[in-house]
Amino acid sequence: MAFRREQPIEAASEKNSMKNFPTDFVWGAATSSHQIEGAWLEGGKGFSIWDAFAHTPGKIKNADTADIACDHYHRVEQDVKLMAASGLRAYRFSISWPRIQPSGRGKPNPQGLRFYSDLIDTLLAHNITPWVTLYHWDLPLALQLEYDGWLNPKLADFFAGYAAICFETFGDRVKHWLTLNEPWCCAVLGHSIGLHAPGRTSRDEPYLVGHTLLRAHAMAVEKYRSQFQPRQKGLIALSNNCDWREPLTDSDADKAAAQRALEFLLGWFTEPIFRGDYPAVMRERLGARLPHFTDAEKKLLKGSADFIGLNHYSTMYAAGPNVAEAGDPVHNHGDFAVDMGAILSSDPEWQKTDMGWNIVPWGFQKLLQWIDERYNSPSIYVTENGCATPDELKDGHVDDSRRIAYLDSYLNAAHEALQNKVNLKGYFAWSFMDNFEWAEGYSKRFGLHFVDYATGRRVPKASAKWYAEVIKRNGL
Ligand code: PNW
Repeated sequence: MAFRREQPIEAASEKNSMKNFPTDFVWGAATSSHQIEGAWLEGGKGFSIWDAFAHTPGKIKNADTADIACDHYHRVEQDVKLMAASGLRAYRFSISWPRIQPSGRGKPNPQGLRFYSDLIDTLLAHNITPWVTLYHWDLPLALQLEYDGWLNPKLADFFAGYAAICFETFGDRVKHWLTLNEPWCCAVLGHSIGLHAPGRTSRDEPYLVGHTLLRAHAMAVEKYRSQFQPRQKGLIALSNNCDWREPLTDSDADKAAAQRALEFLLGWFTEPIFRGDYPAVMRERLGARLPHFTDAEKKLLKGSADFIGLNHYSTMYAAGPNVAEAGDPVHNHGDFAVDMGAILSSDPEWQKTDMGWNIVPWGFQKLLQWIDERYNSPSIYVTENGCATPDELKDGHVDDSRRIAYLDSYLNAAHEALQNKVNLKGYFAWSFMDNFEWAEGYSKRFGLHFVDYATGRRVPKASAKWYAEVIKRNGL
């Protein structure tokens, strides 16, 4: 097959000079509750769907669970000290809904509130700005068992109730909120591919789940805007995952496929929020399988984000299904690929991370510029970017030069986008430390800090020191 050799976008600045970022640029790192906290049976916490999923045989590599994870719940003070030592200006973490409401609704659990309240105070005492995600996939199990989880429209009301508790309790100190992390992953990985909790493989469920998630987001934002934002004066948005999709060839079919693939990834959860409804191409292809928003819901959705939160990792080629390789038709790529009408592939020359994800920094720049153009230069915060590498602790050191190369190349791409007037305002490395990488368990390491799971010991990797320098110089 003839791959299209993509040229990097013309460099707007000199290669070897210092590359500065805007003076108020936010430099941070991110984690999520289920991936780091552990203490799954402590502090009055209820079960989450990820607790149940990880304890289901065959779902997680090496039968790993997040019962203990990084034991962050018990090591939180030490972890914040490490963040301060790494020069972080901001820290993005998520609140575990079942720690706050063990069954997903009703009275909050005081121990859960206390844990996050103390974390926030400790961060602020170290001059680290908290960025809080309300939902990073750990749904209270009770809501799955009793209501079928996000398939039930009622979940949006429960979520808004939970969100209000968080705004009320933490909003005096938290000024940056993200309602949902990567609703696309919940919908597609959780309900189409079945790789993530609740592990379902359905043709239609992803769109029902996505619909409830969007309504949940809008209702939580409405609560924040009407009851809290006027006096708390914070910002609220959500984090969407989007990798770049590059047309495999210059053909119109491939160009259209790449565009469609972006609509079925970012557009799905961004068009309703910026324009009030699903992307036209999703409606065209899915018809009645895609639920409708009422006029009131459209009104609630439109404008329900103060900025774009973007999680970006990689790039794939996209091709129209009519040019699929022989023996590899779109139907072999699953129902979702059929709906999307695009075949994704990789260039054999691209380097890969330990996840097998392509390292293509120019795809990052193209995506930032695509978002900038399409949504009228919104403020963009990259709420996750990073890579897994096969790190090893040797003589007390972790030489993760491949992570440094990845981060350096992606930050260079971000800098190019800034030169081209993209309104990029912040960047969070994924992740602050190695953690429970979902279906991959502990086999994949994304951290700036190495975690020795046998002892719980944390060791700053070479990349943590490198990143601290970047932050200190505010540039590359
Ligand atoms: C994100 N994909 O997950 C999550 O927000 C993190 O919790 C996770 O640890 C990190 O990225 C690394 O995986 C994703 O298939 C999982 O495109 C899968 C995809 C994207 C993001």
